[in-house]
Amino acid sequence: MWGYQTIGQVESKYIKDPSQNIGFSSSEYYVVDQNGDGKIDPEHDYVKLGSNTPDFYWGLNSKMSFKDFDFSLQFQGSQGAEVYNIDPIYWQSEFGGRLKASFDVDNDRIADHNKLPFQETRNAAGAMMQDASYIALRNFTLGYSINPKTAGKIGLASARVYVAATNLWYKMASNYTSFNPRRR
Ligand SMILES: [Ca+2]
Ligand SMILES: [Ca+2]
Repeated sequence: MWGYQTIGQVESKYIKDPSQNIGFSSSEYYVVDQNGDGKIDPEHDYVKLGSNTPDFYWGLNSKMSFKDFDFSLQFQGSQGAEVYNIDPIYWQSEFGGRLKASFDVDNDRIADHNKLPFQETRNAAGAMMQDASYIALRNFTLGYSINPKTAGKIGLASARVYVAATNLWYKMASNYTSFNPRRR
């Protein structure tokens, strides 16, 4: 995945028009002018931001038993993928570009107060990249084997009762702000 590298959000004090309540809080992002020509264009300023292919997947099963009880846990995870997470765009609700005039009077996409190039949020891909690694507890089973003597009283050779649950727990990367990355 390729896009602009972002170096921070435009401070809200430069976004001066309170009548624009949609997009007001999300503002724009400064982006890195990679080749230093004072302009921002995809041809010269895009960098590789990440890959949506994980470095590896893994799984771990474990079974334990204690007296008449048995447990089994099944973990699964994925490491090293990035996602372009658009959810924050909706949460922060942005319709980029409309506030530009408040900090870019001459409209050259260079912020007037600090001379940094910027882009609207929706184009500032770097700010949307998140680590999609996760660990999931896919399955948990707790079983209890009724001892053969008791089972025999009710006419069975053996019996085991169990409860099982699936997809109980997820651990996401700390900068990840959305739902199950596996869906993406
Ligand atoms: Ca450039
Ligand atoms: Ca300007």
